[in-house]
Amino acid sequence: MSDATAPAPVPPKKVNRINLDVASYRGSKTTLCAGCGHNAITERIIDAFYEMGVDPKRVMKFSGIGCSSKSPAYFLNPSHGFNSVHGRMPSIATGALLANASMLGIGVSGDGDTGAIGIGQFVHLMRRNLPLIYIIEDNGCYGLTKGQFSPTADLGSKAKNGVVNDLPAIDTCALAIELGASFVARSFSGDKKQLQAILKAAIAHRGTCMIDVISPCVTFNDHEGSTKSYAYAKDHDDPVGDVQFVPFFEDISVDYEPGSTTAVTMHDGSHLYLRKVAEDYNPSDKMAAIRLLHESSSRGEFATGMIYIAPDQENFLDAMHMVEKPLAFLGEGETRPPKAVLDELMESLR
Ligand SMILES: Cc1ncc(C[n+]2csc(CCOP(=O)(O)OP(=O)(O)O)c2C)c(N)n1
Ligand code: SF4
Ligand SMILES: [Mg+2]
Repeated sequence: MSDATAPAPVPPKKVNRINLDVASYRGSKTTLCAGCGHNAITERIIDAFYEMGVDPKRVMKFSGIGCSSKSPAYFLNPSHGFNSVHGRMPSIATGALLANASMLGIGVSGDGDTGAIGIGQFVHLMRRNLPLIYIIEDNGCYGLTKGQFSPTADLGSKAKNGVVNDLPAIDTCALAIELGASFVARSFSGDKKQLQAILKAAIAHRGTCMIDVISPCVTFNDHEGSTKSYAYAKDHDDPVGDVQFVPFFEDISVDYEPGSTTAVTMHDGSHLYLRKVAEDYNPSDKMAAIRLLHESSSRGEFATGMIYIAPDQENFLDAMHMVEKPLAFLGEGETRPPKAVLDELMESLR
């Protein structure tokens, strides 16, 4: 006879390949507005790191200032975090990753934090190809300071108070490609499948992953006349093609037609399959990528998906011959040249 008073068995927790449940990848409760696109991006980051089985303690999170820059507090609680000064996240991330090249870096910025006060830092980050996932949560406005136009606001788009933007937008993807980033993508916070695949591929890449995510600000920039509202984004999303990511630890065979799909082997042995919408689109061709961005925006649309990828481009840490061991753990014997070498150097300066 069964005991009716016995408690029901607790189902086993679902865990990833390093035995962590998804709760280990969450952060504090969000303080952003309900419905803010930034919250949806946070959810995708949590899922991507969980599904890739990344140890959160191996991750360093960086940000500047803005609603978007508050986001790292809402994911990966066990990770290391640095909420820096407005627009200055790239130099903090560069220093931290140089000091410890064994860590995985993720930075979250805003379109204001990147495109206005931080544009100088952004430019140099892109040309260095530092291994960092750099996400712009792009709402076309300064959400934290009540919705002024940012440099990614489109020419002719309308603010909530009716003011029309009379300056052309900076296309952060075109700029990143031109400057040397080796992984450039654009997505929409409402496109769960596409954003998730892009983030997982970014975790597998060793180089700068610049991901611009259209992320509507429901409080200041979600009205008619805005080109960064939910309604506009849904109607004007122009996907370059399907993005499918197969991590190195999963043995999934993907059915694809070689002519219409580009297969990219990533640094860690993962695979990225990009099914093209435009027959002749080649995501490793810089000129084609920039042309695609221009053509899409001239139609009033925004191209999404994997815009450009160069999986084998040398990254900044390799170019600087950085060692995997954190600098703080190197002993004197590893950092100080032997006396004979110093003597020889001094002799050469005589
Ligand atoms: C040096 C400095 N200048 C200006 C500000 C004021 N400020 C705070 S956040 C912000 C812009 C934020 O916009 P964005 O980066 O797009 O983030 P969002 O809030 O839209 O997510 C500005 C101008 C500041 N905090 N520090
Ligand atoms: S003000 Fe805008 S950007 Fe900031 S949290 Fe609210 S909806 Fe998001
Ligand atoms: Mg913004």
